[in-house]
Amino acid sequence: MFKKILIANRGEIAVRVIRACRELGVGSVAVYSEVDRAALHVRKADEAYSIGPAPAGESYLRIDKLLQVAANCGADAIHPGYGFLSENAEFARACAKAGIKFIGPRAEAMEIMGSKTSGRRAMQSAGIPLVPGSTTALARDEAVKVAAQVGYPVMLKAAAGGGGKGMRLVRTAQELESAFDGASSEAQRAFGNGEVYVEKWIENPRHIEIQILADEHGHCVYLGERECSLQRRHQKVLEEAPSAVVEPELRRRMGEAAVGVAKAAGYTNAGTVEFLVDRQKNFYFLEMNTRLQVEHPVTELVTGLDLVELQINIAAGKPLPFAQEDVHLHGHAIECRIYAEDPENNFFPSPGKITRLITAAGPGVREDSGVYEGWQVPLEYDPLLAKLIVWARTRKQAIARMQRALDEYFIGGIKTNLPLFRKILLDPGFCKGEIHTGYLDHILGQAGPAHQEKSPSKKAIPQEENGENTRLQLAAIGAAFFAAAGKGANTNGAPARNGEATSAWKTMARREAMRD
Ligand code: MV4
Repeated sequence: MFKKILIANRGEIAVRVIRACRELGVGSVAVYSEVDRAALHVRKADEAYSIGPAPAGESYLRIDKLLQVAANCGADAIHPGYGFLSENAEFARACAKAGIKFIGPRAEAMEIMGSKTSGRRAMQSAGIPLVPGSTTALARDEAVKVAAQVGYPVMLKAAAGGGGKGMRLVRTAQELESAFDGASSEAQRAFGNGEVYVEKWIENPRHIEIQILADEHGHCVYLGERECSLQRRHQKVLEEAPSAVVEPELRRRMGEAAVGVAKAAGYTNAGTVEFLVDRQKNFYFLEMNTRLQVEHPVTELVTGLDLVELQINIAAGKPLPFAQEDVHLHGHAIECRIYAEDPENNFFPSPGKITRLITAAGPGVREDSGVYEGWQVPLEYDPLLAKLIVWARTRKQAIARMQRALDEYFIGGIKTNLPLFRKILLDPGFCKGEIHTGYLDHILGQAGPAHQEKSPSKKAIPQEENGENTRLQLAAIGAAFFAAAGKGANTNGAPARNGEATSAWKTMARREAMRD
């Protein structure tokens, strides 16, 4: 086993990895930029070293500095977390060259998946279902031909793409040429690679991904799916496991396809295979994420496994300690990603000092956080503050539990997207599991931005949702109460969050009225 693991990351995921190290009896080493000197991951690690100025390009992305720290402190492995260098093949190679184990797949496996066209070619030859389209980058006139073959509408996608950049929906042949140029130049700007290919457009698909684990001895298992369809501008907001639409037979077929993907790429360690699932429940390989993902906790809660511990053991050369038939899913898990962003201002990042932090706890509640009360959230990085995750026996109970946990949760001093979750969890379509990749925009559009939400009336809330109605009112009372109480402590000049109720007096009166 490793003696010491350097965590080349920050925030909640660095804390998550430190926890796994502690349980394994492995030393943990944090690194931090100038603005992260007092960050939670620095406080929790056994050792911590400064790696430079706030911009990630001068700190968390500096391969040379990270390897220098590892050498100086005697770390024998590096966990990259997610984001930053986690899917950087050059980093994986540099670690191997320095004799430090990279906790993740080999550089070659990353490279296959780094290009969408090469990923599609590898999957096609392994017999994995793909969205119909091309498996090579195309010239503009070739794109016109392929689009006519697969049939409109089509999507143009950047070969080097991700996160929706360089992607265009094209409904007719007339639009294709200018869309091609737009996608290509956007891809060139974003990735330094203007290659574009064509896929058939799938209308309102679900985004469902399969977690896999592969050891270095040829064993590979799938750990069920995560439903990740609730996204806003290609940023996931809420994830759950299992998916409301995946039956055991579909899970087995998608799981076996995902294992096929991993084997075709010579993949080792933890990975995720993303699929689009259409309304007829056909599934199509989209891409593979060669890292531990933000939403891994929902898989941990339904499988009872510790994915970070397993990653570390796999990297240390141990065989998987169980086989596919030993993997059983139990209950339902939901994760809410709590971001420092302002739902009243188009989800603009809202960094600043956290003046109050009251977290949720109790049965079935887990919180993976990277922050603490009194800490200044820097503006240089991803605004993810914490993940609130719940487990319960059924989806319905998990929704009720998440509503309860959200009612308990309070962050003061900065704006967060917490009001958005209260809205999602009350949405009748969401509660029925009827979601797709356009559904969150639908929720946001239909009722207007969160700040326009008035105290709930019988008219706005369907009859069968009256139980939830009470919950929303309780949440409003909590929010108003703390907003009023926290005003004096609000040091950054931002108005306290009280958008869900008009005044503390009014909600106190409502609380009186609700007493039985
Ligand atoms: C698609 C699609 C429909 N048809 N491909 C968006 C980001 C990229 N990773 C893949 N994306 C999509 N590809 C075809 N052929 C719809 C999307 C898409 C989407 C996918 C997953 C999660 C959220 C999404 C939101 C909008 C569009």
